[in-house]
Amino acid sequence: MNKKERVFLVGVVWGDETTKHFNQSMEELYQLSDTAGCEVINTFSQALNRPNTSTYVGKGKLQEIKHAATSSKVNTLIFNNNLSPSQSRNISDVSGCNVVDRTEIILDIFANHAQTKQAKLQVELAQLEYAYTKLKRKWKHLSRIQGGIGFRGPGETQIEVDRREIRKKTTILKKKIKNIEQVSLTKRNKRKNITSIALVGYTNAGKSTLFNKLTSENRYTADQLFATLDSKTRAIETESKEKLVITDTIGFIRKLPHRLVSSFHSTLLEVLEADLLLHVVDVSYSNLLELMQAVEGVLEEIEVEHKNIFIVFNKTDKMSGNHYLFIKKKLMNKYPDSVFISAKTGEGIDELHEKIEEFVQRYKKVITLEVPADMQNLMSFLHKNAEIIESKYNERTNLQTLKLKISGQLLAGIKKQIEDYKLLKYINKK
Ligand SMILES: Nc1nc2c(ncn2[C@@H]2O[C@H](COP(=O)(O)OP(=O)(O)OP(=O)(O)O)[C@@H](O)[C@H]2O)c(=O)[nH]1
Ligand SMILES: [Mg+2]
Repeated sequence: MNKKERVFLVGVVWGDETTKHFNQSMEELYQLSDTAGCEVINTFSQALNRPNTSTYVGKGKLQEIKHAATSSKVNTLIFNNNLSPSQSRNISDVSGCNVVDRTEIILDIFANHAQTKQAKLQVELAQLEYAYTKLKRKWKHLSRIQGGIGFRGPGETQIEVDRREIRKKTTILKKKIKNIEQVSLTKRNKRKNITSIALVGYTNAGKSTLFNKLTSENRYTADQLFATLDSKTRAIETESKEKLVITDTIGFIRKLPHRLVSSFHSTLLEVLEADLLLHVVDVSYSNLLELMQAVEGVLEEIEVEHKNIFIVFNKTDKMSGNHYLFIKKKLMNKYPDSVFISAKTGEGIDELHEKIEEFVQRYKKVITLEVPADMQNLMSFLHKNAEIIESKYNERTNLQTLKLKISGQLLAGIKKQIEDYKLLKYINKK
């Protein structure tokens, strides 16, 4: 590995943000920088009424940073916020340093972690979209910056091209991504008759660890932000032999720009179409409600209006004593549909399995059956127990086509007949 890039972190606390909250977000920036392979030499914070419109921090603070950077041989500043093109340019002009904002550091990690073709294309798209908004700045800087943090990855070759070229390239990328989406759509269609679960949550919450636990897989997990960039789906079976598919996916983070979220749209399709979401939360994190809100915010952005979400409070092994009991009680009151687990030790996993099983049984699927009209017992059972959405009789075939909504439990009761007589035509997704 190359020598680590020496960096300073810079943040401004302003408005109604509390010091505690600010410190946590700076700590997160530290983790992001660490994950991106930087060595954080020092941190600079400033309290302002609002950030300076031209230099983000105050002029005096920027001078202080400049001198410190010179004496510590630091030439990259990482900001805890997204900067406007002119802010980046001004800060860089005054300090003589390479300026990286929050989104750029995230994109840098994405570029390093992308494994699949789809993830790589999506990162490239996100980088281009972001470069587009920052074009003026990049132009001014390119002569001075050679690679380095915030400028790695497939997007860098495109930075010099003009807006029109970027738009052209973006269109091509979107097309390529669409093609891959088409392939995964076919795969998803094949799985339509199976109840699907997706793991969502803040980055580092333990989604992949839980995925491994539930599927006996060996998916990459790490104490890193954004260890997972591409989604992965596996089939599992519940105790009652009900088949399910479960998907592990990319983590969410605060202050993620809308454009970035939309670049990962195809990864998130699995989330959009899942019947049940398990929202994995690191219960040991002191400000977990805020992280939960950030996740809910992203879910809203991608328009997942899911009613079926269970909260899975993970990492209970890190908690103990009265403090934990107090927190647990509070969370249980607030989120009655939640489970407390440790994906690491396996504590609470049985309870999670039970909850999933209960969901599968309770969950109403919309299916279309073709029932021979003379199977009268089954017909009256369906009329009595299921909600019939559509019913059509075909005289020629003597088949009654029924589109109906039925719970997993009732479906299990007539499963044998359905299979023996091949009655099932489709499982309709919402
Ligand atoms: N103590 C403890 N650590 C855990 C538990 N679950 C996960 N971890 C650790 O938390 C870190 C993150 O776990 P991952 O499973 O990679 O988290 P993730 O949510 O998939 O993270 P991203 O893919 O980066 O979004 C790893 O170091 C895990 O070993 C748990 O139950 N207890
Ligand atoms: Mg992961």
